[in-house]
Amino acid sequence: MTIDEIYIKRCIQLAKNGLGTTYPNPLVGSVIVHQGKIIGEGWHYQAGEPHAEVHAINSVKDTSLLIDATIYVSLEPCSHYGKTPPCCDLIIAKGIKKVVIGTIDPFAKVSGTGIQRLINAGCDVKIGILEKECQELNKRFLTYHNHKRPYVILKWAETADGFIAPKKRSERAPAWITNTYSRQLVHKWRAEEQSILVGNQTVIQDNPKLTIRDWSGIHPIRISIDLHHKIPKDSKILDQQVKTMIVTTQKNSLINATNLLYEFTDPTPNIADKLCNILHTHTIQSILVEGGTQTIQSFIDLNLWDEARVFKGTTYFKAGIKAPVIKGTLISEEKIIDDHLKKYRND
Ligand code: AOF
Ligand code: ZN
Repeated sequence: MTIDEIYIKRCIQLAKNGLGTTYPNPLVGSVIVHQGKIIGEGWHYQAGEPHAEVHAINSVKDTSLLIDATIYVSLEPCSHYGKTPPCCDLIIAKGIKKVVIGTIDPFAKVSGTGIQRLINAGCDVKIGILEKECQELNKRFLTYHNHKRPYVILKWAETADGFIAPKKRSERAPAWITNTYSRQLVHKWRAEEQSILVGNQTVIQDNPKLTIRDWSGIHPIRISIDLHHKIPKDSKILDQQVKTMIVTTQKNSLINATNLLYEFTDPTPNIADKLCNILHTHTIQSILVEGGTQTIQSFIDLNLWDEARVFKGTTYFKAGIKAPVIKGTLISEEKIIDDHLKKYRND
């Protein structure tokens, strides 16, 4: 690993502190180095708050060192006035002459212009250090800007014999497939994504709350597809406690309820692509699809998914609803006590 890569790696590490809180902004980390020593660090916490470079610069005690320092940043410094002023201008104003960048910002208002402005001001700019890792860090932000849809993560748990639910389901005594640790991990995942989706059958049969309970963080926006108002009005996802979006075809009486947003679409057999368009207009950059099989399969069938996280439990249902079928590249395998978690990437 080169020295530049080591510092960009540190930027990535810092940036990850913002996972789940920066939406719709990206995860960004920054490090300032003077004569081989880190003199400042920062990361972006939340949209509307200062950017990573601002925090890093503000953390430097002896600002006279800045003119001989190098600033490392995992994403191209911004050049526009958004909720905050341009980071490029601050870097230039502080007299920092060396800038090392992980990857280019895909956001149209910035993309390349930040780099150009730094070069025009006479900065020595290096681009593309640990580029793949920096892109992986912002896979949600990049998918949103480059493909005009949210990053789609499919998640399900299946029994040892390949079922995701038994024949007869009961809300009072849910048939658990996974163990406590796997379930807690799912709550951590919920805290990392901007939205969470289940089909109306899952709402009707399981009545899930879809909030974060075994972890801390911002609740993802709950989404369900309910084309013909089959979801009972007393369902937990309609409790108005958390922002919730229902995609439907007809107006109904709950239309003005707090935290409840209705989006309308034409009825088609598979609306996964329409849903992605709706989410794009709402600046929703990621979605965790938690079931059931039909809903997950609708994304697989349209090849509209990026990652799948599949738990294989140790129980047997012998009959019930079959798990989705997926073809993807296995990226990791993990044992969580007795459960087996496999992660796939679509490429
Ligand atoms: C950076 N450093 O830490 C972040 C950047 O509305 P604003 O002012 O917060 O600007 C948001 C945009 O700025 C966002 O879409 C992305 O292009 C860039 N984010 N840039 O130099 C940062 N978070
Ligand atoms: Zn900025």
